[in-house]
Amino acid sequence: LKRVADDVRSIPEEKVPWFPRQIKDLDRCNMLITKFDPDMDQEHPGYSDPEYRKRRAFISELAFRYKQGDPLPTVEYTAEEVSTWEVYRQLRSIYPGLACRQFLDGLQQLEKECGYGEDRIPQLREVSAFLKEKTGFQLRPVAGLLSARDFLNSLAFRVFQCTQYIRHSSAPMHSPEPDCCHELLGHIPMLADKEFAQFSQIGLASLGATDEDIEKLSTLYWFTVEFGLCKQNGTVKAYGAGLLSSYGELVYALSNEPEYKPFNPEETAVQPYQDQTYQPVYFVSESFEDAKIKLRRYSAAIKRPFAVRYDPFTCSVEVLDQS
Ligand code: HBI
Ligand code: FE
Repeated sequence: LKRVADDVRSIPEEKVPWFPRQIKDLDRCNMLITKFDPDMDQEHPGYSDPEYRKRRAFISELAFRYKQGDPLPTVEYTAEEVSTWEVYRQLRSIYPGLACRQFLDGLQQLEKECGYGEDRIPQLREVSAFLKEKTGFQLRPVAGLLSARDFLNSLAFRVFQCTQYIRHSSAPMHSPEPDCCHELLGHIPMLADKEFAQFSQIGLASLGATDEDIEKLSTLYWFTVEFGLCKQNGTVKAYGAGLLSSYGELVYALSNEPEYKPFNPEETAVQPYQDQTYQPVYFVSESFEDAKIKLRRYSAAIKRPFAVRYDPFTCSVEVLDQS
């Protein structure tokens, strides 16, 4: 392996998509997918609620203005928003039997050290400080669903792009787009686990990857980080954030009704999926560690004309010539 100059053009011949080299480059990883947002999607429960859309525009603005290194914005949630957060209580009651051990550990710590509870919506600032100490992850605010490339690229830097608004009060049990219930309840407890944080390897594999590989990595992310199941002490538990933030789908996913397949990255990466309703199929890993090892092996096999290495001291990626 030999070092090459700090410029994508030095990667021979190949056209490599732009990718962030330093953590501050994440300011440019902000391409939103608007298909589910309340201004564009007529099916969105907030579409015909001008107050809700105004509120969303206000919170979006905080994310648009954010630059890497700024203190995370604080939102004063309204009484209505806090009452939507009550999904916490319902979900909390079924976690002990259905969620994996790492999730339960993380949530317990968040309750003890980070003010998690049903009475208030945690602030990104305190959650980010908590994660930083546990696994080196930090949050940055984002206004909605990000492109898969930008989202995955951010993970390479152990940055989780996190929405700060809450779903519409008329549909507390379901949101077509990510919201703070999904992030704070589904993702954050898992990101407090060191082994799980290493899933962010998937982020390093996404840097400069072809569109085709981004699609595969995104599908893998979908069936693991979002909807993954794993065996623990002889029973199947949920670790996917999409499950852990949806009462209905969490129960359904572990009901024996859907189809289950063993997790195998090559097969999982090309499984078609949909984002409108419950998944027809879930992938089950033998263990948490097994999923991590398989995913790492898969990522390492992705062909790129260069290799990347993350330097945690400078929060930047080194690009290494592969030849
Ligand atoms: N954007 N804000 C946000 N939150 C996510 O969880 C998210 C995303 N964009 C894409 C994505 N997740 C994944 O489903 C994969 O496509 C990477
Ligand atoms: Fe998610």
